[in-house]
Order: sequence, then structure tokens, then C-alpha cells
Amino acid sequence: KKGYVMRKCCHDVNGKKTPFGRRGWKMFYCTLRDLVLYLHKDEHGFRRSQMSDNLHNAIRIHHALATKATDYTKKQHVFRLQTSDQAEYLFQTSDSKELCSWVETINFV
Ligand code: I3P
Repeated sequence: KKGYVMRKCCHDVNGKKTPFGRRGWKMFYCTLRDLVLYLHKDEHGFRRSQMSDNLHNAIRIHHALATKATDYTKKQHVFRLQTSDQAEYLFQTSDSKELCSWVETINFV
């Protein structure tokens, strides 16, 4: 699965609150492959990364949990991703169908 999403960092690895200044929403071209969610700057970055592997952020989703962020009311179509190393992110998708699709894909890979 791939597509554009907005991401907000809430907690870093080990559950530490992400510091102010790094808590903003940022757009990424997101791809899911082999239990890793790769966050590229854009589709061009995705194509480049297939040659060179260090041009993206990566989130390991083994034992991670994605849930609709019903408590987050500032934006629509947002899901929360909690990783096995206690990091936590919010992801905004384009519509409710995309939201379900990302949540199911992450939870059932
Ligand atoms: C954050 C940015 C986020 C905001 C967050 C701010 O500032 O304004 O949009 O989250 O609030 O800390 P910065 O870019 O300097 O990190 P919301 O959009 O959810 O309000 P928060 O600290 O309450 O999460």
C-alpha cells in the first residue's frame, strides 16, 4: 500500500513525549513493505529510495497497533499508530475509506 498522508509525532521511542518543535504535521509519501512503513518526502523520493535506501524515515510495524483516533477531533480521518517500542504517531488520511484501508493494512499484514 502507498499514498500521501500527514504525520504528527506524539511520542518518541520508549514513550517519551515528542518535544515541542517536532510535534507538527508533515506530509509524506508513505509506503508499506515487509512490515516497515517508509516515509518519503514525495513520490520522487520513493523512486530514488529504491536505489539508495537512506533517504527516508522508517517505522517498524511488527507488533504495532493502528486505531482510529476518535479522541483527536482537530482533524478528520486520523488514525493513531503505536509501535512495539512505544513510539506513537497520528496519521491523517484523505477520507474514511483510506483511513480504514491503512488501519486494516497495518494491523493485518
Ligand atoms: C506543534 C504544532 C502541531 C500541534 C502541536 C504543537 O508545534 O503546532 O500542529 O498539534 O500541539 O506542539 P511544533 O510544530 O512547534 O512542534 P495539533 O495540530 O494537534 O494542535 P501539541 O503539543 O498540543 O501536540
